[in-house]
Amino acid sequence: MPRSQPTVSDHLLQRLEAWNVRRIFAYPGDGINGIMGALRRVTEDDGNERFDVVQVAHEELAGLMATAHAKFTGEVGVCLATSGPGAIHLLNGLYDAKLDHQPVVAIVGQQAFAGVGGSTQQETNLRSILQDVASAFLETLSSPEQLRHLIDRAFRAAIGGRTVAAIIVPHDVQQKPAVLEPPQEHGRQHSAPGFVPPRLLPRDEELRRAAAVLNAGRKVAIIAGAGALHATDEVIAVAERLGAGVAKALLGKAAVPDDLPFVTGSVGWLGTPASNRMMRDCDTLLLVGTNFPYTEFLPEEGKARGVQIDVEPRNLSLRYPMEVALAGDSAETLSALLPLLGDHRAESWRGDIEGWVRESRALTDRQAHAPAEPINPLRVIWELDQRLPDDAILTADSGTSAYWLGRDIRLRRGMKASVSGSLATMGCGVPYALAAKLAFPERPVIALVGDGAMQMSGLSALIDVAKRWKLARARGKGWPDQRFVVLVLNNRDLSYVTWEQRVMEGDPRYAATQTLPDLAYADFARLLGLDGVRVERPEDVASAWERALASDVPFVIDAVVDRNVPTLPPELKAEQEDKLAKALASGDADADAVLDQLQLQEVTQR
Ligand SMILES: Cc1ncc(C[n+]2csc(CCOP(=O)(O)OP(=O)(O)O)c2C)c(N)n1
Ligand SMILES: [Mg+2]
Repeated sequence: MPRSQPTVSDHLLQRLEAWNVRRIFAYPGDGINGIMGALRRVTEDDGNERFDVVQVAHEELAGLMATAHAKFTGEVGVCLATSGPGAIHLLNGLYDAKLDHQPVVAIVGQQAFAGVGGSTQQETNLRSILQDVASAFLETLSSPEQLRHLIDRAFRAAIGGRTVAAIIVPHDVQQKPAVLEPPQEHGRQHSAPGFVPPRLLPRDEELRRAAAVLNAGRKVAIIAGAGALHATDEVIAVAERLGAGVAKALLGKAAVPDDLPFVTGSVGWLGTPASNRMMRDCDTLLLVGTNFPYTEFLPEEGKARGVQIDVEPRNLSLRYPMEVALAGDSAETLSALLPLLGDHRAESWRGDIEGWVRESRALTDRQAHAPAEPINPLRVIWELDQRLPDDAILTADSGTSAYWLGRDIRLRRGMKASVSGSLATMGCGVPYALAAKLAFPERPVIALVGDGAMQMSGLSALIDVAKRWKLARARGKGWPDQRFVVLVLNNRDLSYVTWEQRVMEGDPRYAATQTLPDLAYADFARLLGLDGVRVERPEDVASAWERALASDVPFVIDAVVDRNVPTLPPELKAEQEDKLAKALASGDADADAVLDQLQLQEVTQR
C-alpha cells in the first residue's frame, strides 16, 4: 500500500490487481481525480509497473479499446471515465462490448455524494444512463465496505455473462479511508476475487440426436462464428468427417483458416458466392457459436435440417428453426460429437464446395484487376492479401472496409481479425488496432478504415497510436514488431450507406449526406511524427504496401479509391435489382459510372 492509510481508490486498484488487470483505458476528469491520484501513486511513487494506463483522446475510444482488448486477449477489458460527459462518451464503446458479448468492466466517477441531487455541475443520472448497457451489474459504491464485493461481482458478472458491468464511484467516496476487511456484522459481505467459467456440455442424449441429424445429411454446411474462435481444430475435424463446407460469420472470420479448400469464406451481405451457393444447396445446416443476423442468407425454412451449438440458450433456434439446439461450448461440444459422426468424406458435396471456392477466388482476382477511377478499392485489398504477414491481426471499420475484410482477405492459421459486429459502429477500426498492438506488440497489426470513420474518430485514435508508439520508443526499442498500418479507403463518400440507399430503398445517392471532404490522411500521419503515403494510381498500390509493411513507424496508406465499385451481396434478389435500377434512374449523379462498374465487377451478368 502506498500510504499508511489507504483510500478507497487505493483499495480499488489493489482489487483490480487481484483480478489481474494490467491495462486500463482511461480519460481523466474531476469526477475520478481520487482514482487518478491513486493510480499516480501506485505507478510513479511506488514504481509499480503493474498498471499500464492508456490515456485516449476520447472516452469512446477507451470503451472500444476495452472491448477490443477483451476480444483479442480473452481477458476482461477495463475502462475508466469521469462523471457526466465522460460516462456518456464511453457508452458507445460499452454497447459494442455488450452486443458482441465481451467482458468489460467500466468504472465511472460521479460528483460527490455530498452535492448529488443539487444539479451540481456534471451531475447526470448515471444509473439511468448506464442501466441498459450494464444491466448485468450496475452499482454505486457508497460505502468503503462495499469495495471488495462490488469489484468482485462486477468481474464475475462480466466474465460469466460475457457482458458489461459498471461501477459508479462518487468523488467523495474515492477519498475515504479504505475498509480492507469489513467487520463481521449482520449484512456485511466477505467476498474474494477470482472466477473461471464452467465447462458447458449438452446431455449425451442430445448429442446423439444431433449426430443422427448430421449423419443423415449428404450436404452439410457449417457456419462458424465468434463462439468458434477457440474451436479451430474441432470445427475442422467435424467438417472433414462430414465432408462439409465451412462458411464464417464476420466475427468468426479467424475461426477457420481461409486456405483450406472446403472453407467458403464469409457468408451474408459481405459473403462470397461460394458461401451463398453452399447455403442454397445444403441439406443440413450446423451453426457453431454464431448469432449471424442475416437470416435471408440462410436456407429457406424447412429446406435444411438444422443443428446449432451455442453457449447462450437465448441464441438457440432463433435465426433458423433447429431440430437439435445444443447449449454448450463449441469446442467441448464438437469434441463430444466427433466420435458419434460417420465418415462422409467420399460424398460429391465436398467436391462441389471446393469447385465453388475456386470459382469465388477466380472472381475476386478478376474483380480486383478491373479498372476504376482512379483506383479499385478491391485492388488495394487484393495487394494486401498477397503479402499478409504471418500472425497479423486485422481490424476493419464499419463500411466497405468490413465488406472487403470479410469477403476478400484470406486469413491463415494464427491470424486474428475483428470488427464491431453487432453494433457495427463506425470508428472501431483504429482503436481496435491500437488495443491489439498494446496486447500483442510482437505481432503486425493492420487496420482497414473508411474515410468517414477516419473523420469521425479515427484521426483522434491515430493521435493515441502516435503517443503510444513514441512512449514505446522512449522506453526502449519500441514495439518488438514495428508494423502498424492503417489503410484509409479514401472514397470521399459514406459509400457503404450510399449503396444501401440504392439497393434497399431504391433511392439515388444523396450528395448532401454522403459526400465527404478529401483530407490528406498520410500528411496527418506525418504531422504526428508517423509516416504515410497517398496513392492515386493502381500501379503504386503494391509498392505502398511494401513500404508500409517495411516501415518501422506506424504507417498510413491514403488510398484514393472509387466509390462506385459496388459492395453488394453475392446475389441480388429481384426486388433489390429493381430498386437499384430505380435508384439509378432517379437522378443519381453517379449512375453512368455505377452502371459501368456493375458490368466490370460482373454484377449484371450474374
Ligand atoms: C456511429 C455510426 N454512424 C453511422 C453508421 C451508419 N454507417 C455504416 S457504414 C457508413 C459509411 C461509412 O463510411 P466510410 O467510413 O467513409 O466507409 P466507406 O463505406 O465509404 O468505405 C455509415 C454512415 C454507423 N454504422 N455507425
Ligand atoms: Mg468512405
